[in-house]
Amino acid sequence: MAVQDEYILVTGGAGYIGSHTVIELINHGYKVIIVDNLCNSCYDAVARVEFIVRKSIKFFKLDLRDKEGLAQIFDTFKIKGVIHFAALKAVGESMKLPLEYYDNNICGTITLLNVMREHRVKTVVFSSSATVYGDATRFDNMIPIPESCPNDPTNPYGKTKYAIENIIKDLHTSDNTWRGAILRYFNPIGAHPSGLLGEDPLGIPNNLLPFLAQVAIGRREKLLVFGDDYDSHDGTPIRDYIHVVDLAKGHIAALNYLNKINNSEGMYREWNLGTGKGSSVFDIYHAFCKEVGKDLPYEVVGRRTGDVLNLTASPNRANSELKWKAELSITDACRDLWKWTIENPFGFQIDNYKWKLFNTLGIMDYKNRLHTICFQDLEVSIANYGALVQAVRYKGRNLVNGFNDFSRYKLKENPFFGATIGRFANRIANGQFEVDGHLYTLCKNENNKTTLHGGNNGFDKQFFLGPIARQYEDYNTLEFILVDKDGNNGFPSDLETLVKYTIKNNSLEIEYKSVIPEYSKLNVTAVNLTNHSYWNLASPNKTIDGTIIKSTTNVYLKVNSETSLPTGDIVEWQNDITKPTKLDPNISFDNCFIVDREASKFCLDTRKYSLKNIVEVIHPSVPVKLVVSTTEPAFQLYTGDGNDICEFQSRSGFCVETGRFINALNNEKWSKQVILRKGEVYGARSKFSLY
Ligand code: UPG
Repeated sequence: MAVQDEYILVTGGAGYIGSHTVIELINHGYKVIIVDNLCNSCYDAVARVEFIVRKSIKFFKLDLRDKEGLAQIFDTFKIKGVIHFAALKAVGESMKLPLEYYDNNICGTITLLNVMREHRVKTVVFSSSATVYGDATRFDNMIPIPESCPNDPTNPYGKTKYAIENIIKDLHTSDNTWRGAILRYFNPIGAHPSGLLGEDPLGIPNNLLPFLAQVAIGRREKLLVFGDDYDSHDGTPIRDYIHVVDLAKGHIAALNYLNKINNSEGMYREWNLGTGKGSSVFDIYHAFCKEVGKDLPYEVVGRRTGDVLNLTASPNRANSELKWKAELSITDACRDLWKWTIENPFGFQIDNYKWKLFNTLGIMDYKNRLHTICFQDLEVSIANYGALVQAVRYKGRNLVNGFNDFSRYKLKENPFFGATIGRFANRIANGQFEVDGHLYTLCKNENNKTTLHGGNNGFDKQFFLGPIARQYEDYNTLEFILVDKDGNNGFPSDLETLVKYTIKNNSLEIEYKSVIPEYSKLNVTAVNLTNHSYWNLASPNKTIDGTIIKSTTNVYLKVNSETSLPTGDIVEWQNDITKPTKLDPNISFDNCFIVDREASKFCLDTRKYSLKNIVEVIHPSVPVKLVVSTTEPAFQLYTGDGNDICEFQSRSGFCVETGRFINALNNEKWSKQVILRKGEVYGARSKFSLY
């Protein structure tokens, strides 16, 4: 099997250190499989990792003690090595629940190592802790702590780490082809600089900085400083705080080191991962207050049982052997933690947001999920598949066509229900376009002549990454991202597209932003994005007839009746649709109306324009009004004639597909609406407001 098909299995990859390590692994070219039982973490962290690295990651919700499930993963994928984080990790809890800790941490590891041995995978990087040293100040000369410091863990958690180190050591002694790296972490702090990923402790945080962050954001009243009568410069205990991104990079260094060890020799070795620099509780307190911009309340209370004066690493062994060194400062960590905290005050938890797997029965595929977000009277469900709008419930009533059974979205006759349409919405004449003297040939998916809605594998048929769900005072957002590969459907250049849904004041706003990423070999492409929701205010799976539509424009792109492609003329619609028009079976639309004739005025990124109302819709039988507004120069009005799928028949919904002019890329006057070059941004906004 080719090297690119080999994976690193990361147990506990949804957790705080695991998720940051997965990012570094992917940044260093590794392919990753995550196994996590999510008992103390959530899949949202994985979704955010995918968003950050712009790649999909294989994920299995599995407890390591499930030997059969684990073996199945090893049977299916070629695993090259394992980074083993999965463990229960709260010191205090471990004193109350020793059996649970021994069972989860040790039995889980034994099962993992057994499965590894059975599959001849003998490379393991183990997530250990400085806690194995116990109180190093019991010796006179052990600060900073070297790896040779005798071990003496003082609590069940620490004892499980110590036991697992020894299990791996004994395994190597019994069979020297094993390669084991033991990484003893000091105090990990900080968050990912993107602000998308950080520590999200359940309940009351035990650790200093997560607690302090919750004080800063108003979730806790004050910090309790556990003792200021230690023999340190300010009386508080000293720890070696290390930025989680530095710590994550230590795993790559260890893995690379193991990979260089000859298979027949094997090895077992411990490395401290710390900075070598000690900071007191007050040092950290002041550094964090500086980032927050104010002094945070605190109170000095008695010492915490089990705390010791000083735990500072000697990182010399890792520095010299692994060629790894912590590079980020306490200030960096405090800045990143504060960004994470203000942007995610409740961690991964968002009010009014939930998701579920959106698979066909029996399949557990996390990339296929359905996200529901609500605000006031509006609740919207959006899938990763096509970032499609599956439902828009206003005051409890659904107003768009959508399926509850995911497999129906895959049916050939699905008329793009709710989907994001890209890379190029609407038609492209002859499935080709020319730019900078180069002719690009695209997938002709309409009668073998025309490209429609981006081709056979358009955005509507791809899984978007994310979403990032965010909660603001008076609105909520969901952001999805898609990387459409160079050459997909024949389009040149890689293309990154962000689709952001905002739910505010009973409206759904959709924002698109596309760029050609730096790494793309080619520098130019064509983009036109829209949403293909079918609306029906009265009865989503019956007819739209009786619906009354009124537009603010009455001009449209004249098309050749055979090809459905524009002739270039902008002409008046035969009946005045700026007056209320009642839909009936004789009134069909599949036409591109023009919001503004002056095509030259419109640039690639229309997001800066103010939203213009384009269509108002009512139905006499329901007290709902839909108003569509957009920054875009045109919209396709479509009455869904001839669509017939499952419970939905012809004319069961109408579409207002905002976007650029049809076939704009093949028209000299219009092409600058849609030709995107590296360094430029394509952008658009459209809003569906309900009253
Ligand atoms: N501290 C406070 N108030 C708090 C929390 C902590 O004063 O609310 C102090 C605590 O007394 C200590 C310092 O802050 O002096 C750091 O405490 P904490 O963040 O809880 O870390 P440690 O107790 O050093 O333990 C961490 C991990 C543990 C790991 C160890 C390795 O929790 O799992 O083994 O670091 O050094």
